Amino acid sequence: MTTFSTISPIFDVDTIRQAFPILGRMVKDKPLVYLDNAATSQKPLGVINAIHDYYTGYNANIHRGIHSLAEEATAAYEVTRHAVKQFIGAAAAEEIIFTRGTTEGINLVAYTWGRQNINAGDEIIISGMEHHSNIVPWQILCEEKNAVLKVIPVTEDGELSLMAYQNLLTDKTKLVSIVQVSNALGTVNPVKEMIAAAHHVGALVLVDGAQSAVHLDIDVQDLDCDFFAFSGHKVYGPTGVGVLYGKKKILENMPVFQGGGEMIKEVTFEHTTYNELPYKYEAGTPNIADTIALKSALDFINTIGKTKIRKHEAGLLAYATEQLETIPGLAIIGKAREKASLVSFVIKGTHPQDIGILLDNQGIAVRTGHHCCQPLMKRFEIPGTVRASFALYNTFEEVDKLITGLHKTIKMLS
Ligand code: 7TS
Repeated sequence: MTTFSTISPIFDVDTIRQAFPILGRMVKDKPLVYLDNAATSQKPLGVINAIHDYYTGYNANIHRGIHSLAEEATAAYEVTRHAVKQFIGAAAAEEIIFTRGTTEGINLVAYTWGRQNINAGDEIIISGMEHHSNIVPWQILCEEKNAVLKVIPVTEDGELSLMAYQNLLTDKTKLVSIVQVSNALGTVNPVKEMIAAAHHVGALVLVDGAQSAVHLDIDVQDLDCDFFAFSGHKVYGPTGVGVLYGKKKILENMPVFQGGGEMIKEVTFEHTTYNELPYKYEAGTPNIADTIALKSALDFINTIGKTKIRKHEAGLLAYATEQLETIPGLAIIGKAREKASLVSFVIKGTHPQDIGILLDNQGIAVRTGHHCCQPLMKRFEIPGTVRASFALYNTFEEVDKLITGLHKTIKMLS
């Protein structure tokens, strides 16, 4: 089988792989082939060391202490906020709120802005390819407020029907909440255009950037989105830390989310006044170590550069797609014109889970199932897919291993 790695090296993948110790391990006596990056990416040494350095060097609670350790920890935590601001092109650091991840970011907006602004008869638009994290919070809100949840249909190719979207937008639309890159199909949605259309009817827009932040250049000011949520663990950072961006004016006028330490200005038994942005939304001791380490993940991406990363990943996707299409009975789910680096497929006469188990026996990690997109699976009338998702450290040889592994698997299942 042809391998492209020696033909078009975009960057030195071997050197990059050395930064990820886990990639050297064996699974079932085979070298690990990790193709489940859309679920969570592996972590470079810089991230692992940052967590170690914090706990061994300056572990302290932040924003409260006047001792040296507390000052060092606070400074490092706030440095990450500035790094995130740069990473997504926000206008100000106060617009960056640390959360546990994308799910918490979306829920924060639903429980605060949503409860304040959504009333009976109002409409919220999502799309047919949303992750459950961008469906359920709005469903809960709509049930509570007697509001209406509308869904942009997905075409057979796995794109959003923009004509249908235009028709759904009315003066009743108060919010559009859409995914930028689908975790199940890989589709890159034209969110900038969709945001402009939503603003035209006076609606706000939340962009679910869980899958896009690691692959695409993000500029929230250029997109003009009102909210943008992503997770640290999908951008080579730690689990348990994420980001919610919101436009300052909107965040300032929103009610508070959780009550407790750090989010207050003054508390009496009669009345509490709240802290300024972004602390107003960061109640309690946050995930200090992992937030600090998130900066190392962003540095890692920036050092290589998203343009190079995207080129490499696009090469992997094109090669994988081409090779998968040669497998008899295999159908790719999601053939959008613009896709990020993942491919979902089904194979006639097999169940995705069986394929996943047999690939794992060969050291190959893929995701199988509905990918937390049950309505999307229903749309395609399938129980789930096998999903191979690529990161900057994946190689063309690993794609070859996937293809060989699939051939073996199909033989075993037939
Ligand atoms: N939105 C999208 C588009 C996602 O892909 C995910 C996680 C989430 C939201 C939720 O992110 P979290 O970090 O808060 O959990 N997606 C996946 C996946 O595809 N496989 O495992 C998790």
